[in-house]
Amino acid sequence: MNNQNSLSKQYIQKEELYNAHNYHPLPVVLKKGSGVFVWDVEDKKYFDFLSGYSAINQGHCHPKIVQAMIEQAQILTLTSRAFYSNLLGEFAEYITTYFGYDKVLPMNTGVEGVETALKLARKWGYEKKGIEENQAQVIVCNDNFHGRTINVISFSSDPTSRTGFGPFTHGYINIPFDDTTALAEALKNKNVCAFLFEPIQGEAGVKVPKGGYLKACYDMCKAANVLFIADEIQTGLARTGKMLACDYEDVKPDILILGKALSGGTMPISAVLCNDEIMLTIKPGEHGSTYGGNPLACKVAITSLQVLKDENMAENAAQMGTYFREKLQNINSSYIKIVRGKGLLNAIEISHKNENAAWELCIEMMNNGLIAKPTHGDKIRFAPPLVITKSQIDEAVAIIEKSLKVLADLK
Ligand code: IF1
Repeated sequence: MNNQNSLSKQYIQKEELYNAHNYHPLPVVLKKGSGVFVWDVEDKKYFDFLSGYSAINQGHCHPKIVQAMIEQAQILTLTSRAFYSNLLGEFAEYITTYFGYDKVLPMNTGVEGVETALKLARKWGYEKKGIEENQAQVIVCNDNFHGRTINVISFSSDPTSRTGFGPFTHGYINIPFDDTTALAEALKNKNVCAFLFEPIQGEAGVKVPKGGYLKACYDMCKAANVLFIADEIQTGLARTGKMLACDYEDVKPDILILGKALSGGTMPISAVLCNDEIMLTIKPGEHGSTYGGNPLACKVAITSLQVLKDENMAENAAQMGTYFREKLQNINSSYIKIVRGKGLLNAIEISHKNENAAWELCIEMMNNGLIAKPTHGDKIRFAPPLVITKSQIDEAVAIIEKSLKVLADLK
């Protein structure tokens, strides 16, 4: 049974009619999720190999996270920061102890976390580094993805993210990712206050930098008195087989940005962590948000972080990721050009003369019970929830292998 079924079609048509066309979704209409599985409106079951873009690391509707949400939702959901709450201090102590920082600034979406980190870095640059007002520069990497606000797309190198949204903001220096020579050159600029990077570039197609890249960048930033800002919104929270992708090289970001799985896929929660010298440059009334640090988010985030550790999700992601990549590499297919990733953040590059091959493969995998989505044309990201088991990996790889056959008939 494919998804041209009339029931799915009705849902798709309604969404097309009344919702913005800012995405091109796979033609599957989901109504339920549990663990690594989702079900569509025809009750067909699928492996979810996108995990809400790595927001659902703990698995769909994790019972402990949902229970915490239900309980708190019946007590107090929002106070605004105009008043104190009984949970913000508890959350702030929990997360700063968890990651080893003095303070946290809670926000909602990931891009709000990135914007907050950039404001902190600039403020620190003016007040602590002595950069002339309005002259601060932030070094960023080509092929980055840090969100979709006008300021953040101002330093995107992706035309799809930028075209038609100008004029753009200033103060950014773009360099190639995974290029320490380019970073060394950019750091000569005394107005640079920070280097913002993704430890692995997710949207760019899971680009893993050369070993030692993060440590080399960290050392150069330290030497240049430049803040090292890690956007771990997608790579963090056990996704790559360590609690943070930066842990692979034992580098501790000056500013750490988290989001997505900080709520286990239940609601938007993001957080920016850093020490007092940076955090206290923002004074009362200079930054905030209506929902930032709300009691419901505090409770959900504590539980989401707790289950990552209690259920050893980083270790499982490391083991299952290695196993998954080995099995993918053992598929004898000329269509799989490259398999790459760390932990359970992986991607394949498809080699086929038809430019829609990755999409057609995703359609066929969907028909066979696994949903994933192409990124930038020829790459398919595979990022299941971190609770996946060995036998489920076996089943999923069998679906991928079976689906590859569709490319043989594709002209
Ligand atoms: C979309 C993917 C894109 C992120 C990193 C910040 C943000 C994201 C490293 C902003 C968000 C999402 C956004 C979503 C698709 C997805 C994504 F890489 F995860 F696949 F776009 F690149 N830093 N990534 O990955 O967080 O404001 O969305 O909470 O916009 O299409 P947000």
